[in-house]
Amino acid sequence: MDEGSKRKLKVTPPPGTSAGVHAVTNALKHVFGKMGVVRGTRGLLKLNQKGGIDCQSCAWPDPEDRRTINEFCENGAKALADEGTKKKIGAEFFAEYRIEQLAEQTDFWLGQQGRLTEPLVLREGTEHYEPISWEAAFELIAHELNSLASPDEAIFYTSGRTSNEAAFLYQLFVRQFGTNNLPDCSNMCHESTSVALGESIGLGKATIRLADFEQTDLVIVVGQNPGTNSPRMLSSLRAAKLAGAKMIAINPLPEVGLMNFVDPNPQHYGNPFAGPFDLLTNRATPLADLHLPVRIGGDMAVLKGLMKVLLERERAAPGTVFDREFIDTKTSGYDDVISTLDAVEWDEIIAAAGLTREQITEAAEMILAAGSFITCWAMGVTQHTDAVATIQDIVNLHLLRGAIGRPGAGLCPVRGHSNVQGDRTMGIWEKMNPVFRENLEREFEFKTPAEDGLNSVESIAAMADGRAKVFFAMGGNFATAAPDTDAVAAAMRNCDLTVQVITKFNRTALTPGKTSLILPCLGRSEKDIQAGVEQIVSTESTMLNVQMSKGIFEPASEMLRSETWIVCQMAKATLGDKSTVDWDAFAGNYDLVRDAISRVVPGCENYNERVRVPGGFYMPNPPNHGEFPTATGKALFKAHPLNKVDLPAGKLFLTTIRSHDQFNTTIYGLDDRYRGIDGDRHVIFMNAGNIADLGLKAGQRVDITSHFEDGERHVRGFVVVPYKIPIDCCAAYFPEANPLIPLGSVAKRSGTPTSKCVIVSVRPA
Ligand SMILES: Nc1nc2c(c(=O)[nH]1)N[C@H]1C(S)=C(S)[C@@H](COP(=O)(O)OP(=O)(O)OC[C@H]3O[C@@H](n4cnc5c(=O)[nH]c(N)nc54)[C@H](O)[C@@H]3O)O[C@H]1N2
Ligand SMILES: Nc1nc2c(c(=O)[nH]1)N[C@H]1C(S)=C(S)[C@@H](COP(=O)(O)OP(=O)(O)OC[C@H]3O[C@@H](n4cnc5c(=O)[nH]c(N)nc54)[C@H](O)[C@@H]3O)O[C@H]1N2
Ligand SMILES: [Mo]
Repeated sequence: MDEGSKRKLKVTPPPGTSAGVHAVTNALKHVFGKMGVVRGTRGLLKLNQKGGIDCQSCAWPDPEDRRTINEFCENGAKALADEGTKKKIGAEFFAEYRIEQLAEQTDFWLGQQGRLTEPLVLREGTEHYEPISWEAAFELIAHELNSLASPDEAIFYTSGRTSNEAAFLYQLFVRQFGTNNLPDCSNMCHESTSVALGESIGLGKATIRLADFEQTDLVIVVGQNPGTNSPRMLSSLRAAKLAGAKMIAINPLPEVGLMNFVDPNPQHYGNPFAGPFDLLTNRATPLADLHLPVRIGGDMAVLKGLMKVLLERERAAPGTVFDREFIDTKTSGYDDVISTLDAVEWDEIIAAAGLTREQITEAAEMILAAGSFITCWAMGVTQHTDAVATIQDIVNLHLLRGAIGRPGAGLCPVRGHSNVQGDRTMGIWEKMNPVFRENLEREFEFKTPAEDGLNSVESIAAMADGRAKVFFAMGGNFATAAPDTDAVAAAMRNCDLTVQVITKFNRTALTPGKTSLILPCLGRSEKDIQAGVEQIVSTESTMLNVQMSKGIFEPASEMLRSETWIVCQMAKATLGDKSTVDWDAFAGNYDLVRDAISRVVPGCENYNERVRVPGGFYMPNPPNHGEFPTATGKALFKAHPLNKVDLPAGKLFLTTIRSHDQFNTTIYGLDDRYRGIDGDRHVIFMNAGNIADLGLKAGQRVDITSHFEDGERHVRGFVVVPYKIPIDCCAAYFPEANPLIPLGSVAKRSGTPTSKCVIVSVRPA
């Protein structure tokens, strides 16, 4: 039953272009294969349409006006197919397999089994999940929660697919229960962005809108692989290029999606009647004009180098490079940043960046030639020890040029999960925004817990040492997504109760507490009917656009319930008369939830009305028009010294990356087409020089050991693949490499695991 024994790795040179006809055929293969042609086509035609289904894959926004009938990408189609699959698993499946047998399977196999169809429980001392009624499940949860010595002994995790409505009620329940223990996937994702931007510009989100791409002179993409992880962004990059913009890619890997792009949506070429296969005639658009193959963790050095060149030019011709008026009227802290630039030497920059001074100067010349520029970034920047400081250097670079809050200029952190940003806006956070707190207390007449709660990494430590006894997850696959896989599994096994609200079976259900519950929920593409009325939900994109989403398919099983309903039932069972909330009313009519949101969440006034306008509305974004809601009303230059991560002799920097055939821990297939890898995910991409130095050979199996102050961690039997990656750098896939990531290695001030920079050694298996 394990496809692992049949694993056959096939390595081919990466292709020259991304998307194109393969993207279309692959999308259709997944959708038609899993959903059937009729249902599949219906689903695709509703994806990202106004009033349709908000795509479950990434958080990239939809065009405001020119939406075509193919407003989806290959990986969005795979996400739809994964949720809409006709395959199902229920009582018989779990009666057949013991949990140890299931634990031996790969994540790919687990995901292939299909949708969960009924609530399940794994009771203490038993080996099989078995059916349980919804009522009994809620009683069990209520009993465990109410038996705790303190509400802080429970942890309530959230992944990023949960709708605004469910997220709002979930955090309300958790805070009425009495804790702020609301870790979420953001803690492992863009938390560094939220901290950095919150401090520097007063808002932890993007400052631009989609249309800015057509008005910019330059796009810089740092530590992001849009061709795989936000493929519709390639259409924006293409539009920018066709309008004359230049592009710089800063990435240790020459990701194909950053280099050339064939738009798989022929309607973007102005022919509204074109079908997908007209694509054969479409030509590739070259994207990056300059690729800087930065050393892993060298981004801060690159940014300092870029600013140093600008400073030299400004000093040579004062007033011609920096936007003096902007700096004087809109910012503070300029002098401190200039001092840090003077303090850092070129030798240090070159060593840390792994680039030449000429390469950095060439990029700086492109910034000098650009009247406006946009910087985009993702996990290659956020998951490092100095991620917050690095992002603040991105802001510093923009502030020097006044390149924020005007057309074609600004910051574009690209968020991952389709509603991770909305969940945070709705209050999913282990901390509380003071205005949100005051509004929530007033609306629901209760006192919120005063203390901050635990983030994702702190939650693992609390479960490990017994401070936390119940782990509840609204979506996600915590045990596999978190760092230090073995440590997190042990921590979860230490709990009295673990609960997951999920659509698909996953490994977290295989690292159960003494008792474990699986509560199967509706996916976003499915109809959500409450009290006889079809409900809508809403989400927020990475560019602050809030839209409605409405499912169209019959649910995979009549036993499935919506996340919103599940939260309300759990709250009723747990809080009983103690709650000031009418949970039944909320569960029966999501308009009432939105009415409450409109009174609690600043910027969501008239929520019901505005979310129903085709295309939705935008959350307030003061930096978008040059206003900075910081304490002083100014954007802050933030000065940080350059900290180079030292590499001990004989060791390598390891980064962990996503393949083209996965969504986080959901593995769609084994084909990482854009990197020429097929059939096996246990590979390590290495520089040919390091392979030779270590006496290894291409195709050889190796063991990888990570080194951290608290000891060593290992994974075994990975295949060496020579790749164009800087010397002393290597890469492996997330989540297969997660056992290597030390729990204690987190970004300063954001607590994000340093999944993009692990010090490792490699030796023959
Ligand atoms: N299809 C699909 N879509 C997704 C996801 C998915 O798994 N599949 N995941 C979603 C989620 S939750 C997120 S957060 C996003 C993630 O989207 P990305 O951030 O694009 O995803 P990653 O694969 O983690 O890779 C980041 C890129 O950073 C580069 N990199 C690694 N280390 C460094 C470094 O030190 N410096 C620099 N400059 N670059 C580096 C890698 O080579 C890679 O190209 O995508 C979202 N969308
Ligand atoms: N080494 C390494 N580790 C990483 C990263 C990395 O780059 N490298 N990236 C980190 C990042 S950016 C993130 S965001 C996290 C992701 O962490 P998570 O969000 O916890 O993980 P996912 O794999 O996205 O969760 C997938 C599960 O969600 C459930 N699901 C799918 N749709 C729905 C739905 O509509 N509702 C509900 N309730 N459940 C649903 C399915 O059962 C599926 O098994 O991982 C982090 N971990
Ligand atoms: Mo993410």
